[in-house]
Amino acid sequence: MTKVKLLQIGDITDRMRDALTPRFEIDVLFDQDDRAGFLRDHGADYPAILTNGHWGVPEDVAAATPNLKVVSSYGVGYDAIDADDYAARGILVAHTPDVLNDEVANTFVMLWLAVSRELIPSDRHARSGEWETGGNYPLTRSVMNRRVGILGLGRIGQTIADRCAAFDAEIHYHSRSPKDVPYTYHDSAEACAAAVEVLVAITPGGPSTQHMVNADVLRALGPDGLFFNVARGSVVDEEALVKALQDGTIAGAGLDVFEAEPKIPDALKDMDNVVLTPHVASGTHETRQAMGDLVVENLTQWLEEGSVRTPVPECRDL
Ligand code: NAP
Ligand code: 8YV
Repeated sequence: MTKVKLLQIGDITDRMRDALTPRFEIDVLFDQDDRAGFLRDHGADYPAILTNGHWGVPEDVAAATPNLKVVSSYGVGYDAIDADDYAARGILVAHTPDVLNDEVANTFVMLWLAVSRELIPSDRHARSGEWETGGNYPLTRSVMNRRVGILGLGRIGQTIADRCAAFDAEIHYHSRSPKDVPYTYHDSAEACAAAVEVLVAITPGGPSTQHMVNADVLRALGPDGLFFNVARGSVVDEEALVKALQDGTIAGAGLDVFEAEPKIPDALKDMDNVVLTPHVASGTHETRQAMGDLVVENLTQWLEEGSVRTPVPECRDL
């Protein structure tokens, strides 16, 4: 059987490679010493691309792959892929929705508890011997009975709301349109921030949400407010966030994503009221396996039936 050529952008797991190699001939973009020459000479050979939410399909790759038919992305967010353009050209784009809802919501809860209960400084107090010499660690703030604002009440946002029920939270949210849910809707991020004590961003990235959380939103959240970002770095004006944390405009933050990943502003690394994770919200063996299996399923279904199981909304009618 002739194998179909597949261009791989970014890392994949051994399990994904093992599942794909019987039917696909996989070439790895980042293994090419001369990327421009490789794309020029071989770009037209690829009907299929496997990528992830971080790399998407870079412009040079998009321009060099005129015979592309399908893009399968390892992640739910696809802001790094021009899905409108691909849909208009009849090219299928697939992603991995739903299978990571629990993990990303759990990551928010982990960050929230860590910031609110001061887990990192408290751990340091215990390890350093300061407990013996300096006495008890100061009291911290409870996560119980808080007003929590969710920016983007989609699949993951709803799962976050479900988790918050365990902490007897009152849920507020902002998205472009109200949903049929028993929570309080706000027609702007600023109004949502003003109504809550804990604000979490879980919208898609891209132009429509660029710097949705800006200095005004942080000011509205207020000096006791905590901000969390498990969405995309682009959703937040990072400079404004650093300033708001430095001058006490807000009380603390938990951040999994950043504007210029993998770079994180040094100022954030120095703050005790901030907990940082390196874009690992979906990063467990179990969830990444489910995501990988779905990536493989999308490519295999495309090969066998010309369709994908989980297309992005722009490609649902193809
Ligand atoms: P989803 O189901 O499509 O939900 C997105 C929500 O955002 C919807 O409620 C949508 O409602 C709202 N929204 C979209 N554009 C908006 C805008 N311009 N202004 C306000 N609200 C907007 O997506 P999901 O599966 O929950 O995933 C959400 C995002 O999480 C992904 O796109 C990805 O960027 C991020 N994510 C991050 C990680 C990580 O590792 N940190 C992991 C997974 C996902 P309306 O359409 O009504 O506005
Ligand atoms: C992945 C993500 O880590 O699903 C997403 O949108 O951001 C994460 O689950 C990412 O796609 C891998 O680069």
